[in-house]
Amino acid sequence: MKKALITGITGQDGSYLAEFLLEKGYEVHGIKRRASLFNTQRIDHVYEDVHATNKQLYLHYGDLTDTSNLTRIIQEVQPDEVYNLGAQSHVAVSFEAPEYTADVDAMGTLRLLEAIRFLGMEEKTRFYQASTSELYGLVQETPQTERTPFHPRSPYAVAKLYSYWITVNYREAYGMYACNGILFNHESPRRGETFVTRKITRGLANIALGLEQCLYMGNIDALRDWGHAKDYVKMQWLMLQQDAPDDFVIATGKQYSVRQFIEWSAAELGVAIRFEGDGVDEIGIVAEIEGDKASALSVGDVIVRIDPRYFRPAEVETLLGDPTKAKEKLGWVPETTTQEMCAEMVAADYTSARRSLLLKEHGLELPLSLEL
Ligand code: NDP
Ligand code: GDR
Repeated sequence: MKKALITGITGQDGSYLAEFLLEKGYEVHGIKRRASLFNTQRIDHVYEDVHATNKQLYLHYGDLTDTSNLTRIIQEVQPDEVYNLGAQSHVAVSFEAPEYTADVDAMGTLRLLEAIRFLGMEEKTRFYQASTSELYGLVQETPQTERTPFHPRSPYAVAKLYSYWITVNYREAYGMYACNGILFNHESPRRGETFVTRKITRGLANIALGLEQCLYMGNIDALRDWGHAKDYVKMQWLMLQQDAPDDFVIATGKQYSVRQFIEWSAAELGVAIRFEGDGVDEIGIVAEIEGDKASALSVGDVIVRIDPRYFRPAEVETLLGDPTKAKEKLGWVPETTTQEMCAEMVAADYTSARRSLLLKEHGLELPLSLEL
């Protein structure tokens, strides 16, 4: 039985990857952070009682800032594959916490690679680094390939640039099987609530049922290449199953605006919206209600407003990936279109909004977190 160690197992990708590897028969180990509240919601459905025998999934307390902890876990687990998905992954937050972001997203990667080397496991353990399309930042060519030059535009992206190169360096210097997956944005119903797609699907579902009044957005003209996280974790695994290590762009090859994602989401909810004005004054107005879903709205309600607090000090305006190398060498094509993924996310958030509404109607209202 192969053993895998996943940092960031409690996150969006970590949860899908854990499911995927468990189905493949792996013994899966994950690093979770100590938190004052439960933080394993995304993996609870695959987790077994700690007292069970023949377990396949094990969780270890740890942190990417803690060298001795990481070294001890790797020594104990003796993983065949390490997937480094753990990160302070929010670009806007990285401007507010740049040093912490560098410690986790850059130094964390070095700590893992050094632990593998220090323990003499360079030949045994394969390493996957969660690199990102944010490396391209101020893009030098479109679409972006494995050869497009990088120009990171945030403390997050600069930290990830270090991780990209230290992964390449350990491959070249020590012959380690170490790969970078340069993944473009990927989303799902498990996406964190503060990333733009989930903020939209969750916000509009709540608005449609009267649980919120208005969605406040930043730059809705940003263009992204959005895929489905469930499709993308397969690629992370495939990259570690090749004869030789390499770096791959993973993307759909299609690009849409945040504005388009809002329009799709509203349409899924039976709300046709019209955008009015430009930039900061831009607003979305409910022009028409279809079906019975958007029960709490009236024609003419303003449901989207632009709030400059969500603008970033330096923005990545456009990203579009060229996944040709992954298609040719890994035999991969994305299975879910962006619009299908949007519909899945809206459906999940609508179900959860209905649950909240039901509780509210029975006097069991839970506070909605609006700090997005
Ligand atoms: P999430 O934000 O959903 O998950 C991040 C994970 O990292 C969580 O499990 C989090 O733990 C953990 N983590 C955060 N800080 C630390 C720390 N100091 N020590 C240990 N673990 C920590 O991200 P995604 O699942 O979306 O992304 C996975 C990886 O892929 C990240 O590295 C991200 O930067 C990268 N990436 C993501 C893309 C995307 O579109 N999703 C695209 C390209 C790259 P906790 O649950 O406790 O917060
Ligand atoms: P990104 O994702 O920065 O691309 O990083 P995010 O969903 O946060 O933003 C995408 C684009 O939408 C614009 N935007 C807003 N973003 C947020 N979060 N909230 C808003 O209100 C809002 N309004 C407009 C942003 O300005 C941006 O242009 C994600 C993360 O998962 C990274 O970890 C990963 O590396 C990259 O994707 C690829």
